[in-house]
Amino acid sequence: MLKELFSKLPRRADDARFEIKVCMLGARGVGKTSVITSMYNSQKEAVLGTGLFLKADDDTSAMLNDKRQQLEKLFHGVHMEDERLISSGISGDSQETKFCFSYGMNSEKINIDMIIRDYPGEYLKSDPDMVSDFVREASAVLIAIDTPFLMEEDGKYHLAKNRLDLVADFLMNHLSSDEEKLILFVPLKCEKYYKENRIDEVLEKIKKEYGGLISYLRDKENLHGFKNKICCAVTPIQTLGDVVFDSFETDQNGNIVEISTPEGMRVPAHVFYRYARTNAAYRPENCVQPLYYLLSFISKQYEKAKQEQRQSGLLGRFMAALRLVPNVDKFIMEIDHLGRRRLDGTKGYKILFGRGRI
Ligand SMILES: Nc1nc2c(ncn2[C@@H]2O[C@H](COP(=O)(O)OP(=O)(O)O)[C@@H](O)[C@H]2O)c(=O)[nH]1
Ligand SMILES: [Mg+2]
Repeated sequence: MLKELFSKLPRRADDARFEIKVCMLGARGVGKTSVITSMYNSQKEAVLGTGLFLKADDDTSAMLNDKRQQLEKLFHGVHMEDERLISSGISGDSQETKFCFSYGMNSEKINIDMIIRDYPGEYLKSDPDMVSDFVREASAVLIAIDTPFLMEEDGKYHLAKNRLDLVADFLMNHLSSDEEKLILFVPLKCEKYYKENRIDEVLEKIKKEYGGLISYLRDKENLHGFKNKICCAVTPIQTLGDVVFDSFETDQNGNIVEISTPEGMRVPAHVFYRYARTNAAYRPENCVQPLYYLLSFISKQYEKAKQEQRQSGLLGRFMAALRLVPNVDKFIMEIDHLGRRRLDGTKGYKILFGRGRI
């Protein structure tokens, strides 16, 4: 109660901080919260040895700890290679969630805040204005994709699960030219395709399935007003590591057992995954890559804004906000170092357009 009261008090002016906003779009149950959990866990390790720290606020910590325990539970006990585990075709929640993090340098106080909001696909239809307000202010939009639904059965269930129609419609109607934007396609649960050396197929399939949206963004990027405002990349992730997609549940005739989503679309009732090895463990891989992309994007934006300021003598919006950050040049340098760890042109990672600005 007291905490609630305090959080409503306006921050003092000298408390004002630079905020990076990130919007995560994706249908219910694709694994948005799980991936943010794995991202945070890996990021904590990733900043070791650098001058930076990342911390989550109390509510975010509690949420992520909960989720982490849930994910680790999948690996409790003794599991044999190829043993199967099952998950519902439409698990997950349909709540929007807000995660608050802060970045800082060890020697300084906190420098910037990072707010990640995840919005289930349904919100794009029921409350587009709310999402749109946040997207307008966001530096990055992450489009979370359940990869087995994209890849298996010739992509038969992709539309029903990933609702690319809603995501594409929304972005086509709500992108404003006010802010520069990093748009990342983030295929999740890619373990199977890495292990089978098929990650490039995933990349090709994304380019094909999201081709309409990608060319719309690319065209827009070339339009007056938008010029050099949008960059776009594909950053695949393995949320769990030692668990791979196995199959969709079938009946005794070998037909996939389907159920209806609340929107009346047919999806598999259950999905089987299996452990990739005996003594499988929670070993997320590359989850922190989208963050590296974001940091690299921010540091490039900073360099550009600085140059513009030098040329015009005017303080742009970006620089005005960053002015609040103590020791900003050193901080950006640290961020840039981390950003350089991003993968590019390998393991299914690909900048689709905007190279040089990410
Ligand atoms: N097998 C497997 N299950 C996952 C993975 N990521 C998430 N899940 C499970 O999928 C369910 C929904 O995940 P959640 O992160 O809550 O989805 P959200 O609704 O998009 O936030 C949870 O039960 C997770 O345990 C993954 O990479 N592999
Ligand atoms: Mg969630």
